[in-house]
Amino acid sequence: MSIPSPIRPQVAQLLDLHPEVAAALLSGGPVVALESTIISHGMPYPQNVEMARGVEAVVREHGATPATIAVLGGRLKVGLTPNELELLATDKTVQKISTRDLPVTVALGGHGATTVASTMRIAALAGIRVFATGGTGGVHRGAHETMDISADLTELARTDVCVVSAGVKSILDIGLTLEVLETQGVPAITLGGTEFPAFYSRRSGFASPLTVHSEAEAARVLHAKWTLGLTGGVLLANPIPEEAEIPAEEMAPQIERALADMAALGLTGKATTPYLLGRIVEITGGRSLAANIALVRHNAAVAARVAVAYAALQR
Ligand code: PSU
Ligand code: MN
Repeated sequence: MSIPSPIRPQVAQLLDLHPEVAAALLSGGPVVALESTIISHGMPYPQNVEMARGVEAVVREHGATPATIAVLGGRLKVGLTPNELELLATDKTVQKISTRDLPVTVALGGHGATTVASTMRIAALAGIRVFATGGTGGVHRGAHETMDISADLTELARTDVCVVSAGVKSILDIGLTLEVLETQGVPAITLGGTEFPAFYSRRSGFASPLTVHSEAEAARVLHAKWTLGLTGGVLLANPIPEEAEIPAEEMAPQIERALADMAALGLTGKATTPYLLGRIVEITGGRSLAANIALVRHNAAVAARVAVAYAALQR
Protein backbone atom coordinates (compact mmCIF):
# COMPACT_ATOMS: atom_id res chain seq x y z
CA MET A 1 0.00 0.00 0.00
CA SER A 2 1.32 3.51 -0.67
CA ILE A 3 2.11 5.66 2.30
CA PRO A 4 0.46 9.10 2.63
CA SER A 5 3.13 11.74 2.03
CA PRO A 6 3.49 13.32 5.51
CA ILE A 7 4.54 9.97 6.97
CA ARG A 8 8.30 9.44 7.25
CA PRO A 9 9.41 5.94 6.08
CA GLN A 10 10.98 5.09 9.47
CA VAL A 11 7.70 5.98 11.17
CA ALA A 12 5.70 4.00 8.61
CA GLN A 13 7.50 0.86 9.81
CA LEU A 14 6.00 1.30 13.29
CA LEU A 15 2.55 2.34 12.10
CA ASP A 16 -0.49 0.25 11.16
CA LEU A 17 -2.87 2.49 9.23
CA HIS A 18 -6.32 1.00 8.79
CA PRO A 19 -6.86 0.67 5.00
CA GLU A 20 -9.89 2.97 5.15
CA VAL A 21 -7.85 5.64 6.95
CA ALA A 22 -4.93 5.25 4.53
CA ALA A 23 -7.29 5.68 1.57
CA ALA A 24 -8.83 8.82 3.07
CA LEU A 25 -5.42 10.36 3.82
CA LEU A 26 -4.06 9.54 0.36
CA SER A 27 -6.99 11.31 -1.28
CA GLY A 28 -6.83 14.32 1.07
CA GLY A 29 -10.21 13.41 2.55
CA PRO A 30 -11.36 14.43 6.05
CA VAL A 31 -10.20 12.17 8.90
CA VAL A 32 -10.99 12.52 12.63
CA ALA A 33 -8.65 11.00 15.23
CA LEU A 34 -10.19 9.53 18.40
CA GLU A 35 -8.36 8.62 21.63
CA SER A 36 -8.42 5.36 23.57
CA THR A 37 -7.75 6.25 27.23
CA ILE A 38 -11.39 7.28 27.36
CA ILE A 39 -12.24 3.66 26.36
CA SER A 40 -9.80 1.76 28.64
CA HIS A 41 -9.62 4.10 31.63
CA GLY A 42 -12.45 6.61 31.27
CA MET A 43 -15.67 4.57 31.26
CA PRO A 44 -16.92 1.19 32.52
CA TYR A 45 -17.56 -1.83 30.26
CA PRO A 46 -19.70 -2.28 28.16
CA GLN A 47 -20.65 1.42 27.83
CA ASN A 48 -17.03 2.16 26.85
CA VAL A 49 -16.99 -0.04 23.74
CA GLU A 50 -20.54 0.98 22.78
CA MET A 51 -19.46 4.63 23.05
CA ALA A 52 -16.35 3.94 20.93
CA ARG A 53 -18.38 2.28 18.15
CA GLY A 54 -21.07 4.94 18.34
CA VAL A 55 -18.59 7.80 18.08
CA GLU A 56 -17.00 6.24 14.98
CA ALA A 57 -20.48 6.05 13.43
CA VAL A 58 -21.16 9.72 14.22
CA VAL A 59 -17.93 10.73 12.45
CA ARG A 60 -18.97 8.74 9.37
CA GLU A 61 -22.50 10.22 9.39
CA HIS A 62 -20.90 13.66 9.15
CA GLY A 63 -18.78 12.77 6.15
CA ALA A 64 -15.38 12.00 7.68
CA THR A 65 -13.36 8.84 8.34
CA PRO A 66 -12.81 7.89 12.01
CA ALA A 67 -9.32 6.85 13.16
CA THR A 68 -9.30 5.55 16.72
CA ILE A 69 -5.70 5.52 17.97
CA ALA A 70 -3.93 3.15 20.39
CA VAL A 71 -0.71 1.15 20.74
CA LEU A 72 -1.15 -2.62 20.50
CA GLY A 73 1.77 -5.01 20.80
CA GLY A 74 4.04 -2.00 20.43
CA ARG A 75 2.51 -1.03 17.04
CA LEU A 76 1.01 2.44 16.53
CA LYS A 77 -2.56 1.71 15.43
CA VAL A 78 -4.43 4.39 13.52
CA GLY A 79 -7.94 3.06 12.87
CA LEU A 80 -8.99 -0.05 14.79
CA THR A 81 -10.92 -3.24 14.03
CA PRO A 82 -13.98 -4.17 16.15
CA ASN A 83 -11.86 -6.83 17.95
CA GLU A 84 -9.18 -4.29 18.77
CA LEU A 85 -11.82 -1.91 20.24
CA GLU A 86 -13.17 -4.78 22.35
CA LEU A 87 -9.65 -5.59 23.60
CA LEU A 88 -9.07 -1.97 24.64
CA ALA A 89 -12.41 -1.96 26.46
CA THR A 90 -11.76 -5.17 28.42
CA ASP A 91 -8.06 -6.09 28.73
CA LYS A 92 -6.65 -5.10 32.11
CA THR A 93 -3.04 -5.15 30.81
CA VAL A 94 -3.74 -2.06 28.67
CA GLN A 95 -1.78 0.81 30.25
CA LYS A 96 -2.77 4.47 30.16
CA ILE A 97 0.01 6.01 28.08
CA SER A 98 0.85 9.67 27.64
CA THR A 99 3.69 11.12 25.58
CA ARG A 100 6.41 10.15 28.08
CA ASP A 101 5.28 6.50 28.04
CA LEU A 102 5.03 6.12 24.27
CA PRO A 103 8.64 5.08 23.46
CA VAL A 104 8.65 2.46 26.22
CA THR A 105 5.37 0.88 25.09
CA VAL A 106 6.61 0.82 21.48
CA ALA A 107 10.05 -0.55 22.36
CA LEU A 108 8.79 -3.24 24.73
CA GLY A 109 5.80 -4.25 22.58
CA GLY A 110 3.09 -3.43 25.12
CA HIS A 111 -0.57 -2.42 24.85
CA GLY A 112 -1.35 1.23 25.53
CA ALA A 113 -4.50 3.33 25.58
CA THR A 114 -3.45 6.77 24.38
CA THR A 115 -4.32 10.00 26.20
CA VAL A 116 -5.07 13.26 24.40
CA ALA A 117 -1.31 14.02 24.40
CA SER A 118 -0.07 10.77 22.89
CA THR A 119 -3.06 10.53 20.52
CA MET A 120 -2.18 14.02 19.20
CA ARG A 121 1.40 12.89 18.59
CA ILE A 122 0.40 9.75 16.70
CA ALA A 123 -2.29 11.62 14.74
CA ALA A 124 0.34 14.18 13.68
CA LEU A 125 2.75 11.40 12.63
CA ALA A 126 -0.03 10.04 10.41
CA GLY A 127 -0.95 13.46 8.98
CA ILE A 128 -4.29 13.83 10.79
CA ARG A 129 -5.14 17.38 11.91
CA VAL A 130 -8.49 17.08 13.72
CA PHE A 131 -9.19 15.04 16.85
CA ALA A 132 -12.34 14.55 18.94
CA THR A 133 -12.33 13.61 22.62
CA GLY A 134 -14.48 14.11 25.74
CA GLY A 135 -12.44 16.28 28.05
CA THR A 136 -8.79 17.27 27.98
CA GLY A 137 -6.38 17.19 30.88
CA GLY A 138 -5.17 20.41 32.45
CA VAL A 139 -3.75 21.94 35.60
CA HIS A 140 -4.89 19.91 38.59
CA ARG A 141 -6.24 21.65 41.65
CA GLY A 142 -3.38 22.09 44.11
CA ALA A 143 -0.79 22.04 41.30
CA HIS A 144 1.19 24.77 43.09
CA GLU A 145 2.24 21.96 45.47
CA THR A 146 1.99 18.80 43.35
CA MET A 147 3.17 20.18 39.96
CA ASP A 148 0.47 17.95 38.44
CA ILE A 149 -0.13 19.54 35.05
CA SER A 150 -1.31 17.24 32.28
CA ALA A 151 1.04 16.57 29.37
CA ASP A 152 -2.05 17.29 27.23
CA LEU A 153 -1.18 20.98 27.66
CA THR A 154 2.46 20.44 26.64
CA GLU A 155 1.33 18.58 23.54
CA LEU A 156 -1.21 21.27 22.64
CA ALA A 157 1.71 23.69 22.72
CA ARG A 158 3.82 21.75 20.24
CA THR A 159 1.76 19.46 18.00
CA ASP A 160 -0.27 20.71 15.03
CA VAL A 161 -3.63 19.14 15.82
CA CYS A 162 -7.02 20.66 16.66
CA VAL A 163 -8.58 18.97 19.71
CA VAL A 164 -12.36 19.22 20.02
CA SER A 165 -13.41 18.73 23.65
CA ALA A 166 -16.26 19.76 25.94
CA GLY A 167 -13.86 21.99 27.83
CA VAL A 168 -12.16 21.08 31.06
CA LYS A 169 -13.69 19.25 34.02
CA SER A 170 -13.83 21.08 37.29
CA ILE A 171 -11.78 18.26 38.88
CA LEU A 172 -9.12 20.58 37.42
CA ASP A 173 -8.35 24.23 38.07
CA ILE A 174 -10.02 25.72 34.99
CA GLY A 175 -8.61 29.23 35.48
CA LEU A 176 -5.01 28.00 35.75
CA THR A 177 -5.52 25.69 32.78
CA LEU A 178 -6.57 28.67 30.63
CA GLU A 179 -3.54 30.63 31.89
CA VAL A 180 -1.12 27.86 30.87
CA LEU A 181 -2.75 27.59 27.44
CA GLU A 182 -2.28 31.33 26.96
CA THR A 183 1.38 31.16 28.03
CA GLN A 184 1.96 28.32 25.58
CA GLY A 185 0.30 30.22 22.71
CA VAL A 186 -2.56 27.75 22.36
CA PRO A 187 -5.83 29.26 21.15
CA ALA A 188 -8.63 28.07 23.50
CA ILE A 189 -11.73 28.76 21.42
CA THR A 190 -15.35 28.11 22.36
CA LEU A 191 -17.71 27.19 19.55
CA GLY A 192 -20.79 29.38 19.68
CA GLY A 193 -20.28 30.80 23.17
CA THR A 194 -18.43 33.39 25.20
CA GLU A 195 -18.03 31.28 28.36
CA PHE A 196 -15.54 28.42 28.47
CA PRO A 197 -17.46 25.15 29.11
CA ALA A 198 -16.84 22.80 32.07
CA PHE A 199 -17.44 19.36 30.52
CA TYR A 200 -20.72 18.27 32.25
CA SER A 201 -21.81 21.90 32.42
CA ARG A 202 -22.18 24.50 29.69
CA ARG A 203 -20.89 27.18 32.04
CA SER A 204 -17.71 27.38 34.09
CA GLY A 205 -17.74 30.98 35.29
CA PHE A 206 -14.64 31.64 33.14
CA ALA A 207 -14.87 33.79 30.03
CA SER A 208 -13.72 31.97 26.92
CA PRO A 209 -10.47 33.52 25.65
CA LEU A 210 -11.73 33.25 22.06
CA THR A 211 -14.94 32.39 20.20
CA VAL A 212 -15.91 31.08 16.76
CA HIS A 213 -19.48 30.77 15.53
CA SER A 214 -19.24 27.79 13.17
CA GLU A 215 -17.10 24.82 12.23
CA ALA A 216 -16.22 26.62 8.99
CA GLU A 217 -14.76 29.49 11.03
CA ALA A 218 -12.82 27.02 13.16
CA ALA A 219 -11.35 25.44 10.00
CA ARG A 220 -10.26 28.89 8.78
CA VAL A 221 -8.51 29.48 12.12
CA LEU A 222 -6.55 26.23 11.71
CA HIS A 223 -5.62 27.16 8.16
CA ALA A 224 -4.49 30.65 9.24
CA LYS A 225 -2.51 29.38 12.25
CA TRP A 226 -0.51 26.78 10.38
CA THR A 227 -0.05 28.95 7.28
CA LEU A 228 1.51 31.57 9.54
CA GLY A 229 3.96 28.98 10.84
CA LEU A 230 2.40 29.13 14.30
CA THR A 231 3.10 25.53 15.23
CA GLY A 232 1.10 23.75 17.89
CA GLY A 233 -2.48 22.82 18.53
CA VAL A 234 -5.84 24.46 18.98
CA LEU A 235 -8.31 23.61 21.74
CA LEU A 236 -11.83 23.92 20.32
CA ALA A 237 -14.27 23.78 23.22
CA ASN A 238 -17.75 22.57 22.37
CA PRO A 239 -20.31 22.99 25.17
CA ILE A 240 -22.31 19.86 26.09
CA PRO A 241 -25.82 19.85 24.51
CA GLU A 242 -28.37 21.51 26.81
CA GLU A 243 -30.53 18.40 27.17
CA ALA A 244 -27.54 16.36 28.48
CA GLU A 245 -26.07 19.03 30.76
CA ILE A 246 -25.64 18.68 34.52
CA PRO A 247 -25.58 22.25 35.89
CA ALA A 248 -22.33 23.35 37.55
CA GLU A 249 -23.98 23.92 40.94
CA GLU A 250 -25.25 20.31 40.97
CA MET A 251 -21.85 18.90 39.94
CA ALA A 252 -19.78 20.96 42.40
CA PRO A 253 -20.53 18.95 45.58
CA GLN A 254 -20.16 15.62 43.74
CA ILE A 255 -16.75 16.66 42.43
CA GLU A 256 -15.68 17.88 45.88
CA ARG A 257 -16.65 14.48 47.30
CA ALA A 258 -14.66 12.61 44.63
CA LEU A 259 -11.62 14.83 45.30
CA ALA A 260 -11.92 14.23 49.06
CA ASP A 261 -12.16 10.45 48.53
CA MET A 262 -9.07 10.59 46.33
CA ALA A 263 -7.13 12.59 48.94
CA ALA A 264 -8.08 9.99 51.57
CA LEU A 265 -6.64 7.24 49.36
CA GLY A 266 -3.47 9.25 48.77
CA LEU A 267 -3.60 8.80 44.99
CA THR A 268 -1.21 10.87 42.86
CA GLY A 269 0.11 11.07 39.31
CA LYS A 270 -1.43 9.29 36.35
CA ALA A 271 -3.90 7.37 38.54
CA THR A 272 -5.78 10.52 39.56
CA THR A 273 -7.79 11.28 36.42
CA PRO A 274 -9.07 7.69 35.90
CA TYR A 275 -9.94 7.43 39.62
CA LEU A 276 -11.90 10.68 39.61
CA LEU A 277 -13.79 9.78 36.41
CA GLY A 278 -14.83 6.42 37.88
CA ARG A 279 -15.72 7.83 41.29
CA ILE A 280 -17.90 10.57 39.79
CA VAL A 281 -19.86 7.93 37.83
CA GLU A 282 -20.46 6.05 41.13
CA ILE A 283 -21.39 9.17 43.08
CA THR A 284 -23.84 10.41 40.44
CA GLY A 285 -25.40 6.96 40.01
CA GLY A 286 -24.47 6.84 36.33
CA ARG A 287 -25.86 10.25 35.43
CA SER A 288 -22.39 11.61 34.69
CA LEU A 289 -21.75 8.67 32.35
CA ALA A 290 -24.80 9.49 30.22
CA ALA A 291 -23.65 13.12 30.03
CA ASN A 292 -20.11 12.01 29.14
CA ILE A 293 -21.34 9.82 26.26
CA ALA A 294 -23.62 12.58 24.92
CA LEU A 295 -20.84 15.14 24.88
CA VAL A 296 -18.32 12.85 23.18
CA ARG A 297 -20.82 12.15 20.39
CA HIS A 298 -21.47 15.87 20.02
CA ASN A 299 -17.72 16.56 19.84
CA ALA A 300 -17.32 13.87 17.17
CA ALA A 301 -19.98 15.54 15.00
CA VAL A 302 -18.31 18.95 15.37
CA ALA A 303 -14.84 17.51 14.69
CA ALA A 304 -16.09 15.80 11.53
CA ARG A 305 -17.55 19.09 10.26
CA VAL A 306 -14.29 20.90 11.06
CA ALA A 307 -12.30 18.18 9.25
CA VAL A 308 -14.58 18.42 6.18
CA ALA A 309 -14.24 22.22 6.07
CA TYR A 310 -10.47 22.08 6.65
CA ALA A 311 -9.95 19.48 3.90
CA ALA A 312 -11.84 21.76 1.48
CA LEU A 313 -9.46 24.64 2.32
CA GLN A 314 -6.44 22.46 1.47
CA ARG A 315 -7.58 21.70 -2.11
N1 PSU B 1 -10.71 14.08 31.12
C1 PSU B 1 -11.92 13.56 30.90
N2 PSU B 1 -12.04 12.31 30.39
C2 PSU B 1 -10.93 11.56 30.08
C3 PSU B 1 -9.65 12.13 30.29
C4 PSU B 1 -9.58 13.40 30.82
O1 PSU B 1 -12.91 14.21 31.18
O2 PSU B 1 -11.06 10.41 29.62
C5 PSU B 1 -8.42 11.35 29.91
C6 PSU B 1 -7.91 11.80 28.53
O3 PSU B 1 -7.34 10.69 27.86
C7 PSU B 1 -6.82 12.78 28.91
C8 PSU B 1 -6.24 12.13 30.13
O4 PSU B 1 -5.84 12.98 27.91
O5 PSU B 1 -7.37 11.62 30.82
C9 PSU B 1 -5.47 13.09 30.99
O6 PSU B 1 -4.79 12.38 31.97
P1 PSU B 1 -3.70 13.14 32.88
O7 PSU B 1 -4.51 14.11 33.68
O8 PSU B 1 -3.08 12.05 33.70
O9 PSU B 1 -2.76 13.80 31.92
MN1 MN C 1 -0.89 14.29 35.84
